[in-house]
Amino acid sequence: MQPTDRRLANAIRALAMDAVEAANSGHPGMPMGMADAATALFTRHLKFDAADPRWPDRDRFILSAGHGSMLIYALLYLTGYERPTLEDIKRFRQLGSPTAGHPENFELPGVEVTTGPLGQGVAMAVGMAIAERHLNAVYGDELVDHRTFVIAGDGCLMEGINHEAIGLAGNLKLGRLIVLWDDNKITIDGSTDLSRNEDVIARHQAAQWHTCECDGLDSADVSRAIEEALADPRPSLIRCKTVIGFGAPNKQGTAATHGSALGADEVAAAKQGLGLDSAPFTVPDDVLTAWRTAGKRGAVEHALWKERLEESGRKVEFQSRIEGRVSDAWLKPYLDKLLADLKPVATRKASEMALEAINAAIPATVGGSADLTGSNNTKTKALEPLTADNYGGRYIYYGIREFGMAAAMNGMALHGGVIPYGGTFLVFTDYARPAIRLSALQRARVIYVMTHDSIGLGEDGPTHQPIEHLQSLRAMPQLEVYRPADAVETAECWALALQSEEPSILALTRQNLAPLRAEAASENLSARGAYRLKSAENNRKVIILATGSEVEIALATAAQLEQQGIGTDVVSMPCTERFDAQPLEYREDILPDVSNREILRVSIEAGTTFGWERYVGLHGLKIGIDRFGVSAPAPDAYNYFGLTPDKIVTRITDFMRTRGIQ
Ligand SMILES: Cc1ncc(C[n+]2csc(CCOP(=O)(O)OP(=O)(O)O)c2C)c(N)n1
Ligand SMILES: [Mg+2]
Repeated sequence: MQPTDRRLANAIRALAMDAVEAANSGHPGMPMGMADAATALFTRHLKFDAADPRWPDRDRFILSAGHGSMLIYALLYLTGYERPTLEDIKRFRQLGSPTAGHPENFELPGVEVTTGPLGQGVAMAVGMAIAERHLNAVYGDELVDHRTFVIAGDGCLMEGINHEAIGLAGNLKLGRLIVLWDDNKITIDGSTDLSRNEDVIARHQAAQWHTCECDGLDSADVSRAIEEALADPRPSLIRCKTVIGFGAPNKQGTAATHGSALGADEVAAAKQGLGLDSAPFTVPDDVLTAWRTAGKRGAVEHALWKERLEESGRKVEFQSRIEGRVSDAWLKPYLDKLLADLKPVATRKASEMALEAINAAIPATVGGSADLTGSNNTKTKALEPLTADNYGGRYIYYGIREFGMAAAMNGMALHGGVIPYGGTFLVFTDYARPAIRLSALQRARVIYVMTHDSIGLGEDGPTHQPIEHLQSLRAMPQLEVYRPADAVETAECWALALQSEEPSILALTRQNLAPLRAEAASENLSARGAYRLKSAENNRKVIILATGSEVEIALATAAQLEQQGIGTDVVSMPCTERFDAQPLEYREDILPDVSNREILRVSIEAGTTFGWERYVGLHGLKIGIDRFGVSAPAPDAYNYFGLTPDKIVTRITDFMRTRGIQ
């Protein structure tokens, strides 16, 4: 006899209670409250095949309320994914176990995105839904025809990013996005009444979403609501009325179940009330069998899809697109053309020029900007807008939603088949930062086109002039920060970002920069992260390290020093992370390990000097800006902060004198 849905759901409840109990850490309340809704979704609606978590046309499931990680771990185990195993679940939250505190896409193939920072799951789901519609427009229903389901909590809907995400989804009419809201009226501090009185449903309706309600503890009613959502052409919010910690007789409905083990007595009482075996980590055979059958529901559809792929005549192309392989064959012809006609350009313009070649050569790119298209230079001529009427377009007008844009790009990148890039001003990486961090943690190939990268943006002044941004972004693991110095480096950095398995930030200027690299190089010099652009002509006494717009200043400074007989190397350092990854011999060649009395190292970057001692040493000279900027035309601002060759030469020679360097 087929076990009831409630019995299937209770298996989730039991595993959640047992795992949290064993770890004495974790969040049982959310999985227990949403177990029935998840059972409805996974046994009847979600298209997936547990045997192949990477089937490209699977529905995407995102647990935005990532603290309820035991919900997804239980679902993956019960439906028969290879991992997590029951042993993995017994080691919930322990070192080396894939059942991490919050779900991590890099640990388990069944986990589509990393969640835990509330609100970002929903926003990434918007990106997944965009990628699905876009690829559907490219490949048709035969190959791309899936949905994106989300489970979100009160917190996910309270976070500010929710507003950005649902606005984007509503405007793009992402009807295949369905969010199940765990409306349990509880957050950590207690009742949601403490902090919220808005009408969440009306807010979604105002953003042009379809909404409906159900009893989240009745799987049949949840299915009814999901059917209604599936039938509606708009994105859907399903309000699932639930009870947090459902089944725990003394604690359910209270914040006490949110984030700690229930305790042995409460677990025993809950199991008794739910009709469960009291032994930990046991799933009755009939229940496990029913779950495993649910895990194979999609197998036939999967097989039919594979047949369609074989017959499509596009198999190789489709697979390479999904796997995200890109060629940099565009680079050399582009550089040849560029070198034939060198002129001063801002690196934001140089980025646009490179993108003309990239977008023509790589159909997977999808560009966009947070309402700064004309400033970020992110839209190339042939790109059509991606809109509700034309999902085949490759340019997204994200609106003034930097965080929403960044999170959506994470979802697009992790969906696969799309390489998203998007722009705003570098200073507003702060608005996008939590999603940039998730790009890095998740190793999502997102390319951030961040223009107006210093005081060189001029008159907009200190609110718009980045100071601490470059260094703070460089401090983030698994993120490559590029600050190219001219059009050639800009193209090289674009090529590296496209080839990377990690997210990249391109920090680009507003102001024009002179061409510095006039000769074709035999390799991508930016790939080393830093390279000697000019060698000392006199006896080497100074090595100047500079990035981006300051490399030009460094060269002019070096020329003056050489006139005084002071041999000076200029090292262009477009990417510190890449330089750090070079072999020691290379790093020592660029920055020889000699006393600072023999060779002075100088850094020049129009931003904080914090951290540059890493390369110039404690006795080096760091030239930068350790305060907020000024509202003034760019040349005046540079002059004001002493960032001119004349002033820097004086600083360097004074410094050498006081340090006794001859
Ligand atoms: C951005 C962010 N802020 C704070 C937290 C810490 N946190 C985790 S869960 C939670 C409460 C969430 O409430 P709700 O979504 O209603 O979850 P429930 O208690 O119902 O499981 C908070 C504040 C977080 N994970 N992410
Ligand atoms: Mg809640």
